[in-house]
Amino acid sequence: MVEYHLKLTLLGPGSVGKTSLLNRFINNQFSQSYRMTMGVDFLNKKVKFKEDEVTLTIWDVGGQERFKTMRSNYYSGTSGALLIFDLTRPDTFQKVINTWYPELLKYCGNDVPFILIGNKLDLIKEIGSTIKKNKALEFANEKNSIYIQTSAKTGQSVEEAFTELTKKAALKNKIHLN
Ligand code: G3D
Ligand code: MG
Repeated sequence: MVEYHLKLTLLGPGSVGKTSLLNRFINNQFSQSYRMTMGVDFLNKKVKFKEDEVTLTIWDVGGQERFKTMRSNYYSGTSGALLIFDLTRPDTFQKVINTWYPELLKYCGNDVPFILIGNKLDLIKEIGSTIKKNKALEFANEKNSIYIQTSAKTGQSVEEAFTELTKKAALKNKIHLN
């Protein structure tokens, strides 16, 4: 068994569900009152593959989404990122495309692995938002990435999102997970 270490970061506008996704992934719970109080914080989780083990350090930007001065520290050493928007707020998709994605490339390089996340899937009642889904899929595919819809509330596809990102980040670091 080989042990690896990777840093992942959660990116996106305020209230899209970054902290909730992290809480779901790490503690398998969804709690309205769960909040990280520090400006920038991180949590660790070990993920086992068949033979190997990866320790993930996952950074959550907390309430500091607006403060650009904190960001270079936040991005430093990132092996992969979840770019998260809120499916119920189209403006958050635009912000991810226009602001967060370019910033990720600026700090982490043009070939940094990422996965595009549309969160709060549980709030989407109809399948009416297919246009946005197409746009999101198109953007992700164009950038050689994938698009996953999640719900931190129900847990739907949350583990998949982190696992897929871990695989992409490992590959980029020339780590061959077994
Ligand atoms: P952030 O860390 O990106 O700022 P939070 O976002 O994790 O703090 O979540 C912002 C709000 O959205 C919270 O509600 C949280 O409970 C809610 N939320 C996060 N993910 C989901 C989800 O998948 N489904 C639903 N229905 N709600 C979600 P409050 O009311 O506490 O502001
Ligand atoms: Mg938060």
